[in-house]
Amino acid sequence: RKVIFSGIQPTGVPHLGNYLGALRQWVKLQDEAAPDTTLLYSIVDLHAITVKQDAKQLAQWRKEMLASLQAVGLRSDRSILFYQSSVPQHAELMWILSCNASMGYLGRMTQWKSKLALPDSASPLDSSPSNKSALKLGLFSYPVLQAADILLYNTTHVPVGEDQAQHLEFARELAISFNHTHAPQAEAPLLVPPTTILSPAKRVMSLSNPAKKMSKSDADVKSRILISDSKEEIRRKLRSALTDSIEGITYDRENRPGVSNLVNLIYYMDESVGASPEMLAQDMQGLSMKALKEKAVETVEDRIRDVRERYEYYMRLPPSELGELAEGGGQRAQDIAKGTMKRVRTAMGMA
Ligand code: AQP
Repeated sequence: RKVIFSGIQPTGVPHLGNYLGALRQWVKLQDEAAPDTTLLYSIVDLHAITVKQDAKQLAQWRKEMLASLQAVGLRSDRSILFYQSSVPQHAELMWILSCNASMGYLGRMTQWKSKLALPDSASPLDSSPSNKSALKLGLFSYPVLQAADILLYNTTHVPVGEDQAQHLEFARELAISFNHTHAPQAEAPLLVPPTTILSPAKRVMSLSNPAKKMSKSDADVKSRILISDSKEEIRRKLRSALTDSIEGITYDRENRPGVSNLVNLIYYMDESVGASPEMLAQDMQGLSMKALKEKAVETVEDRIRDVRERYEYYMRLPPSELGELAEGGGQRAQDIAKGTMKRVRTAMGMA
């Protein structure tokens, strides 16, 4: 039986990177799932606090994310939608897994380095003062919590964007080594090693700096298009997107990252436009940069309009109605999580 789990941090309204890299795939999996497939999609607020958050802002973002998940087409009668912090077993399993997770492996992960703007070669034990005080334990062990999220539900498949592939490999290996240590004779694995499903639009890049991925926490709001943006906002952001002064349109991610990102956006927002981003670029080779951007505006607006309208609808609902929905999801998630924790505790001699 398939169990699909994925999460998103409540750190702002989702952008087109989140949408193409994750959310759209989540909806597709939901709509095509066999009746006995379980789907869980979590608003991972415990992950969000691995960097400093303002309490009022976080409360608002949690609500906006719940509205966003429904706006993109997730249905609470089919998928379990819930706040991670409403299921205490995430933190419990994380602690147990922490006792098996290697510092050396975690030290090689790139996410804590990119959040602190450190080079890829940085080590958690570097003695530079800024590094030592900025690196919090929670941020460093983020992948262990993510592994707990996944393993708690006997997840078989995890749909994510490419930036998360490294964490998924970590979760897989942690499950295998945990099983080896604590249940070597078991017929069925104690913790199920998950399979990663990478979305076809693996990495959507920032509009203002196409060397970086599009991100909710980028200080430059023009670097990302939100699923709630009006057509005017979409146009303003795309017009100011960084491209180059080479004539004509070609697809060359290395030498023309800005242009290729726009071609990708058009292609992945509406795959009916061509067979591949390369082919689409060929069809558009005679366009000016201005015309390419305008085509991107129209395509994005076309695909995002309904999502934006639904988002506005859910944000207008009384907070209690949205809240009830997440509570129901939290209960259903806990029922599954309790079963896993019972097995884990028994295997470890703590039942
Ligand atoms: N630029 C991206 N392209 C493709 N996929 C992306 N994802 C994020 N950015 C891109 C995918 O979105 C899902 C949820 O991500 P997240 O909120 O848990 O954290 P993140 O990956 O760190 O995303 P952000 O937008 O950059 O958030 P902040 O700024 O808060 O860290 C994941 O499946 C991710 O792959």
